[in-house]
Amino acid sequence: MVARSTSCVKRAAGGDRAGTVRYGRFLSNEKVTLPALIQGWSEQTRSAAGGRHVLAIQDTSEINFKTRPERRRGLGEIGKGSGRGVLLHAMLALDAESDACLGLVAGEVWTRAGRVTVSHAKRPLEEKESKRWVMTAECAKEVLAAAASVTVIDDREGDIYPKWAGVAAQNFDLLSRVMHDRALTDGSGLYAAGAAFPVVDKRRVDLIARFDRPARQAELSLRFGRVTIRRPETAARSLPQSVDLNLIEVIEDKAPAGVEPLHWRLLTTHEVADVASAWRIVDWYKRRWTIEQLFRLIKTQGLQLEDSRLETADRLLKLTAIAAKAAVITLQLVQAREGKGGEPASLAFNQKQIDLLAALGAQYEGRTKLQSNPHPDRSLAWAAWIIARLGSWDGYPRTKPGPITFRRGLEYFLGIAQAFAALRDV
Ligand SMILES: [Mn+2]
Repeated sequence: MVARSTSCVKRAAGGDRAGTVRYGRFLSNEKVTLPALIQGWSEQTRSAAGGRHVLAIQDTSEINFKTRPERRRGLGEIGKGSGRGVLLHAMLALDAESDACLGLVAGEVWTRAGRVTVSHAKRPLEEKESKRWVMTAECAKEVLAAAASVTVIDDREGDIYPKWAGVAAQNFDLLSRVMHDRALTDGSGLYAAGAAFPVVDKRRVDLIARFDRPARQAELSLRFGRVTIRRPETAARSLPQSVDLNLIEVIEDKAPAGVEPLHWRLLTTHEVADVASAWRIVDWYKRRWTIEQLFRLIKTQGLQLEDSRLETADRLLKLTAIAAKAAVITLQLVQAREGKGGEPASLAFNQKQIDLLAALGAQYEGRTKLQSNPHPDRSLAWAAWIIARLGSWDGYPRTKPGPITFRRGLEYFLGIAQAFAALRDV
């Protein structure tokens, strides 16, 4: 049965015309709704978060789709009107200690012709798109309720007063880079306050390579202190008049020629008791990078989403939601491939999928010892090994499967899993 379904789905997923049509039909099916797909993002994350300190990293990415003036495909503008496409706001959960990727938490997918959906329809929607930073963090309280503690991490876009004033709770902290030179209650400004704090430590820090800059070591000066920010004129009167926060500032004193020196002002609701805890918080902020990797996987490296030929906005929104989930699993499999984390397969797959993995994995056992799955049964590394084989990796340890191989194996596997689910429903 496995073999028969396998070859059947393989043909369908092989890129031929029939496969494309079938995938399109799946996306246009009324039972496959965008809110349901987004709800499915956190299926494994809830239990995976149990007992951990979770870094809940959120960010927005614009996904460009090709359009022509006579064929907009129902898509609104993105960027500064430079193109048309879909906006994806996603929150990703990482284990603060081990760095393990625990899955997606919540988010939104929309196009600017009017917002199409939100992950939790309970709350009244405001016109402002910036509301998503607050709403997604609020969703995290429920999805990550089993975590020991949560730190929500945002880049500068997430520096909004309603978030500082209303979202933090017991064991639920906020960490964000500063966007505005805010007014403080003592009449001074945030930037001036930071500049007045004494430098208390210097440290050489590894900065990882980014698309726009190579990896380098930077010597950073550290200063921190307490600030009380005043409610801005533009904020709602119902919000508290001020909020106490901690400001941590790291500055690269001497950057290499032609490189913009690093300068981060970080605001947090975490207590910053000493130098060690300040550096720890800087380190948590550095992990924000993981969500950029996720967006990159969705857009270029893995899924080639931006080239999709699917015709309508409705389908493209659904496709984006599916691609986000698939990219997170890819990220988890890349992390797990060496077997160091010791995470279970249930971090990325549900029980039926794990049973199916075991059945599919059996075909690769017992040929040669070198090509047998070396990882503990039903661990995430074990699953990664099988998915990589399905993605046509040869199983020899001298080559490590990469994101493209995992993506290929995963698309194939999820296709089979879908076919199985359909067969059960008949
Ligand atoms: Mn951003």
